[in-house]
Amino acid sequence: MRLDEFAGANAGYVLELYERYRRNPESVDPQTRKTFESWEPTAEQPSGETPAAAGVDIRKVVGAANLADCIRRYGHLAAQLDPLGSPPVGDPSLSPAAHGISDEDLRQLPASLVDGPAAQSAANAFEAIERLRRIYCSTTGFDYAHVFVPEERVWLRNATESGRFLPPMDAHSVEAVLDRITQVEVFERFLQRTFPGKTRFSLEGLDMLVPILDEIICGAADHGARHGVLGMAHRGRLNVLTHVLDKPYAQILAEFKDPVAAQSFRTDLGWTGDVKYHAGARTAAPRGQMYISMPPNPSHLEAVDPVAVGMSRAAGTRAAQRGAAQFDGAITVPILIHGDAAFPGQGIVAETLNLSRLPGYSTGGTIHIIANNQLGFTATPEDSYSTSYASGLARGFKIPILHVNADDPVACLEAARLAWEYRVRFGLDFLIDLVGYRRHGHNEGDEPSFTQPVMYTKIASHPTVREHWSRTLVEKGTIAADLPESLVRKYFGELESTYASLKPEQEYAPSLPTKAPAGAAARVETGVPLDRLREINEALLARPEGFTFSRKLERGLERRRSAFANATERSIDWATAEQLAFGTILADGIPIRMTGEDVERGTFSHRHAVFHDASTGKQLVPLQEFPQARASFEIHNSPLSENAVVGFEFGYNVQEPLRLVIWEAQYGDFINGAQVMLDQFVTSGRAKWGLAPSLVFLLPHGYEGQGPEHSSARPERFLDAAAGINLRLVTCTTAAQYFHVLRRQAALLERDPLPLIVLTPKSLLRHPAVASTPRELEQGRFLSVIDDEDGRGRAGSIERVVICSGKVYVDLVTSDRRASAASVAVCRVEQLYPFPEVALSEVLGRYRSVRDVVWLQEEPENMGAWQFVRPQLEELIGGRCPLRYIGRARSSSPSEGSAAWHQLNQKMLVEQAFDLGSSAPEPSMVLSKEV
Ligand SMILES: Cc1ncc(C[n+]2csc(CCOP(=O)(O)OP(=O)(O)O)c2C)c(N)n1
Repeated sequence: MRLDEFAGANAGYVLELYERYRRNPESVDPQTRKTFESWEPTAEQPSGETPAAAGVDIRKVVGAANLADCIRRYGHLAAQLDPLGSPPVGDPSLSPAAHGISDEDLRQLPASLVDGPAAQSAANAFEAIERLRRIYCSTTGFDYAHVFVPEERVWLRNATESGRFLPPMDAHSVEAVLDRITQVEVFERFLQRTFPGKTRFSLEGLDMLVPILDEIICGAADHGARHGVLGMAHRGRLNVLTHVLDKPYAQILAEFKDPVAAQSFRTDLGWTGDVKYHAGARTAAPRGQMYISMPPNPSHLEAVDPVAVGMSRAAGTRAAQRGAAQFDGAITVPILIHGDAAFPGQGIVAETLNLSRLPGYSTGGTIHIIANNQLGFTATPEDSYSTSYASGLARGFKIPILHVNADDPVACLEAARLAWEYRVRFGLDFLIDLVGYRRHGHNEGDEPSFTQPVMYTKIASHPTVREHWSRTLVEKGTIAADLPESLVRKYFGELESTYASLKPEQEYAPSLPTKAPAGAAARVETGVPLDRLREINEALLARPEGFTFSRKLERGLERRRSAFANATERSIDWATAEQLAFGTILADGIPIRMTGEDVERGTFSHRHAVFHDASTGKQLVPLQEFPQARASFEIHNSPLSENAVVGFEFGYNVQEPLRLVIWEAQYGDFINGAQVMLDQFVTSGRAKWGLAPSLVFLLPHGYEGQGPEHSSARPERFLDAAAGINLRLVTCTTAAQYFHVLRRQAALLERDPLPLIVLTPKSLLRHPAVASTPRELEQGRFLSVIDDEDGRGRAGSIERVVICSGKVYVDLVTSDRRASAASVAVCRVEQLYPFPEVALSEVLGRYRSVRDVVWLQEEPENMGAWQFVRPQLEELIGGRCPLRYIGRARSSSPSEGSAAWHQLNQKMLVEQAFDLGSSAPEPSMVLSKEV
C-alpha cells in the first residue's frame, strides 16, 4: 500500500500508528497489528511530481502531515486579527521544528501529503504548507476544528482552501465597497459634528459590519428568501438602521434634533416611546422579494436574540392548513449581531444557541456576527470571558467560527460569503467574529482613556478602514487618487442638505397601534353550538386504524367520549375544555402554536395533546388530524429554558399576530426566569414601541402545600406592570371559563390584541367543582366576576361579602363551614386586570346590608392581588362598610415549606372567612384585619 492512498491528516495518523507498532507491536489493536505485519509504507511520489520521496525518513513524512493538520486546526492562533496590531498568541505546533522537520525536509516531500485544494499544483510539501499558512494564519482565523460532522468539515476545508468565496476584485466591486464604507464613516462623523457628545453608540472601528450585512442579505435575496430579521443591541444600530434598513436620514436626524417632538405624545395609548437606538424598523421596499425587519430592542443586552429568532421562525412557517405547521428555512433568515462582552456573558445567548437545532425552534440557520471591539464598556476581554475568544460558547454548539480582522475588507467579505453558502448548504448557524476596535468611548460622552490609555493612544493615530482601503486601492492604481475624498464630500453634502431641509418633526412621528373601544372584550361571543362541540369532540377522539392507546389513558378517553351525553351534567373537565377550545379555534381557521416544558403530555399528565402508540411509540396529535380543522396546530415540548423560549414566542407572536401563541410554565413561578422578557417586551412593548403582542401565558398557580417554589405564579408581578390596558390577567375557576377565555383571546387577535396571562390550576384540574356542563360551553361567555352562586336569593340577609380569586374559592365553597355561614356570600374576581369595576360594583350593589367586605387571598399580604385591588375596592365600597383583609401575613417567602403547616393556614383562611367576629389565633400565619 502506498502512503498517498491516505490523505493529509489520515496519512499522518496511519504513520503515527505504524511508528507505534514498530516500537511496540503490542501497543496497537490486533487488527491493526495484522495489517502492519504485511504492510511496508512507502512515501512514493505520484508520477510527474518532484522530488521523489521514496526512501525518505518516515518521521519526516509524519511530521509534515501533522504540521499541515496543526495549521488547519490551530492556524487561527497565529492569524493577525487585531487591527490595532496586538500580536497573535501563536502556537508552537505551527512551526516545522515542533514536528521534527525543517523547511528543507518539506521541500523533499510531496505536496500530496498536505492534501486539499491548497496542495493542488504545489511543487512540494513546503510550497503547500506555505499556502496553508497564508490561508489559515492571515487576517482570518478559521476556527472550526470543533465541527466534527465529516461532510461539514470537508466542505468547510474546501471552501477555505479553494478561495472560492473571495470577493471579486474588479474595479467596480472594490469601488462599491469603498463607497459603502465611506457612507458608514461619514454618517458617524456627521452626527458627531452636528450633535457633539450625543449618544449614538458609534460603529466606527467596525465599519465593515455594514458591507458584511449587505453581502449576506444579497446572498439571501438572490437565493429567494422573503424575510430577513436582524437582531442587535446598541452598537452601530443607527448606522445599520439607516444603511441596511433604509431608515431615512431625515428621520434619524429629526430624532437627534428633538426626540420629544419627533414622537408625539399619546398618553391615551400609554405611549412613552423609547430612545432612538432602541427603535425597530422594516425596509419600505424589498430587495428582490426580501423585506428586512429589525425588532426594537431593550437595553438588556442580547435579550432581543430569541425574539428575532422567533420572528424569523414565524415568518418561515406556513400555518393556514390542517395538520402540523410547515417551516421552510429557505424563505427566512435571522441575523444576530452580538457584543463581544455580552455574547459570552449573557446566559440568554447560550439559551438561544440551544434552540438552534430543536425541531420546534430551528430557523434553518442563524448567522451570528460578534461586533467585537475588544471592550465591554470599560472591561477588557480578560475581565469578560474565560473562553479563548469572545465566540468560545459557539464551539459547543458545533457552529463554525470565522474570526476576521475588521480592517481587511477582502477577508470580511469572504467571511460573509462563506457564512451564507454554509447556511444554504447545511441550514445551520454560522458565526463571524468581526474583530475591530471602538474609536470613541462606550458612548460619545464617555472618556475611554481613563481606563484604556494605551489602546486609545493607538486608536488616535490609527487610520479608519476607509482610509486604509482607499490607500491600498490608490497605490494599486485601481481607483483615481481623488475618488476617496470626493466620496466623502458627496455623503457629507447629502447629510447636510437633508438636515437643512428637515421638515417639522411631527412628520416623523411613529405609527401606533389603535385601541379597541372600551368593553370590546366583554362583547365577544364565545359560545359554540352543542352539535358542533359534540362533532369536534368525537373527531378528536377518533381512533386511527391500528393505533393502540395506553391502557391507563383509556378510561379518561371513554369519559371524554360520553361528555356530551347530558348537556347539564358537569362532564367537561379542564383538559376537555382546552381540547374543545383548541378544536373550535382551529375550525375557525386560526392556527395555534403551543410550547412549554412537557406541554405535549402536560406537567400534571392531564393534556395528552400527543399520544404515543403503546407498542410502536408512533405519535398521534388529534388536533392535527380532525377533519374540521382549517389551520395548523403545532405543539412542542420546549427545552428547559424560560427566558429564551418566552422571548422566542414573543417574537413569533408579534411577527404573526393572527396565530394563537401559547406558552405554558411548568409551575407559574418559573416564569421568574423570563422576567426580562416580561418587563422589557411583553408588558411595556406597546408603550415603548407600539407593538401589539397577544401571547398567552398559562401559569399554574395555587397554594397546595408544595412549598415556596411551587405555589405562586406571582400575579403581583403582572399587576405591578399593569397600566394603560397593556395585558389581561385572569384566573379561571371553571373549565368553561377557561374555554371561553381561550376563545375570546383567539377572537380578539385582530380586534383587540393584548397579552393574556391565565393563572391555571394544578390539583383542581380534575376537581369536580371545576368541571362545567356542555351547556356552559354553548351559552356562556367569559365572566370577569362571578357572584356567589347561592347568594343572590338571600342577598338581603348577607352580612359579609368575601371577594377572592382563583383556587381558594374552591376551598371556601367546599368547606364544611360554608353551610353554617348563611350570611356570608363568596364572590370570585376572574379577571384581575383590567379590573372589572363595573361588574364588581353591580355584584356589591346587590348586597345592601353587609357589615364588611373581605378581600381573601392565599398569598401573603405583600403578594397576590391585594395591594392592587385594595384601592379599587375602597373606591367601590365608598366608605359604606369596612374593608377587611384575610390572607397570610407579610412574608419574604411565598409560602410555607411544610404541607402540614400549609393545611393549618389554609384551614384558618376558611375559618376566618366565615367567622364574623374574631381574629386569627396562633400559630397561624393568617391575618384577618380591618384596613
Ligand atoms: C443586561 C445588561 N447588563 C448591563 C448593561 C450595561 N451595559 C451596556 S453596554 C455594556 C457593555 C457591552 O459590551 P459589548 O457587549 O462588548 O458591546 P459594546 O458596547 O462594546 O459594543 C454594558 C455592561 C446592559 N445594557 N444590559
